[in-house]
Amino acid sequence: MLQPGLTSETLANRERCCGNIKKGFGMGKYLGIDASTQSMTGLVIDCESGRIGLEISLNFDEHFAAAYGIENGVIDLGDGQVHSSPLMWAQALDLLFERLQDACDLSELDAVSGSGQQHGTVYLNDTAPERLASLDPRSALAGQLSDIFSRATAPVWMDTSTTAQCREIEAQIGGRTELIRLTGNTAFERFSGPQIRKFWQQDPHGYAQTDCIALVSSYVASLLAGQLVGIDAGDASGTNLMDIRRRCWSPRALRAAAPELDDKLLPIPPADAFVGAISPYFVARYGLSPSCLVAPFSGDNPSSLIGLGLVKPGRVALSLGTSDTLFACMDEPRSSELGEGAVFASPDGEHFMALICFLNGSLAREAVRDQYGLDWQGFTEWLVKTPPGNGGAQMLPYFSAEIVPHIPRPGVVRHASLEPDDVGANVRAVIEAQALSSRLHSEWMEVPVTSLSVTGGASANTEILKVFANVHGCPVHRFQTTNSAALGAALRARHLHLKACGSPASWPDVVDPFTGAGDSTIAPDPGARAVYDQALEQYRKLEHGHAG
Ligand code: XUL
Repeated sequence: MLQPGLTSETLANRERCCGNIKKGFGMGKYLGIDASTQSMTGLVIDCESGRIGLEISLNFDEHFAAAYGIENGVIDLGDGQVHSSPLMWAQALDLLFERLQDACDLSELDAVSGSGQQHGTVYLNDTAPERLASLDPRSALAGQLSDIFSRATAPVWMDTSTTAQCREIEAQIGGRTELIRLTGNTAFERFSGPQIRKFWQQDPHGYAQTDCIALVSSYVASLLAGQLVGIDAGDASGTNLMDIRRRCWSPRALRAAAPELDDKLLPIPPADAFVGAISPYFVARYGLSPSCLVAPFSGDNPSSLIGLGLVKPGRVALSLGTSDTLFACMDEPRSSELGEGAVFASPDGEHFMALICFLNGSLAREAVRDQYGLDWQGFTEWLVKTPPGNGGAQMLPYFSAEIVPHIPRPGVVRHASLEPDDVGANVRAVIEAQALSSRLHSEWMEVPVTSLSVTGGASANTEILKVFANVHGCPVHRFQTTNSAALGAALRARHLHLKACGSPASWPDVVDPFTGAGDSTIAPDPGARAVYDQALEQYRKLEHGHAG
């Protein structure tokens, strides 16, 4: 039986690609692991059958809330400080492998890669290398690793406590524009550089005891490889420390953040090479083959870029979730001077990604639905009944304070022609506002959007997707898996394995079979293009008027 959304053409494509590896180059099975904020996921792709063979997710709260004092995967320390436990991630890795071993034959894996929530920093002391190299497979990781940390907890991306350090780093480098030029990004509170600076300032002894600083991704890769693994460029670009064009640490940025940082960070590994073979611990304990290779792990968003098939400039993805997040593949590391997005290196080693987060996603859609006493069916019927462009009736949907554009306080704004009691016009206005805002605030990327892949809860609604297709004037593809970061990691393992076997394939050849559009593509209506070009200009003015 075909997976939903998998056409026979897609399957044939997969078979063409996969057959080559199968003949003589291993089993064609690859594992992607995603260590995210609330869970750890393992996803196996089977290139012989052309399917995602297995997806297993472990929720941290379910298993570890009591032992590690976490809620929603994190420890809230107050004053904007949000941490998590690296020891818990090690314990979760063991549990994930137990589950994977029960569900499949792990000896068939050719390679493993992975991703982690971005920006989180793990502080290791000088016992870590030896401990990782001599893990005893008869006992679990957590018991053997409890004293390798120079800081028991790891600040994660939700930590907002480093505003002072952000301003200090920008000042040391010579201003915000210079930091953007060098690293691709303005200083963000969650980024690792400001976080490391704060640790150095507040706990100089702990900082001195730190031999190596890892990110969540490189830490989990180190556990698998049984040796310290450097931070992948995709994730290193979320630190404010990497030279974005050269994809190596910037000595100036390191100096601006904290002393002796160049000694505490391993070199950024090449994107296109394995970092080593799997640790004997996983061979003996879970039956992996000693020839299974470990690829660099990246950040969850850069890995999702691959897992959503965005390996050519112009391919853009939109996740319609609690907040709406736009991902784009770019050929140059362009930045928003207004700090409207983050720029990361793509794990494909060539391209860059932009990430823009609009806070008022499902939040705003649900607020309108509830305000007019609708259910989703009723909401959708109003979308069908109202015309593209809404007769000029527009809304700025700031039901909550907005990230992009920066709106510090909630407050919905209605254009004069939008009557508050007109249900249909308000339904269409909120969706058109989201689509127009995503077009307007991605202009800085200078990427002509040729296709939009959509994922997330609201992507189930075809009428909403029609609005996005018409506003952007491009086809919208509905995407199937929600574990795009883990899928991207598995695809990366496959890409590297093909290369290592002397049979390199292009990135599109590797990703397309698993990320193809299937049969759920929504084409734009050419008649709506002019309407939305005009609507965009009106929306731009409305927004400027509000900001001004
Ligand atoms: C991106 C970011 C989050 C984390 C958590 O900059 O902070 O998306 O990667 O997943």
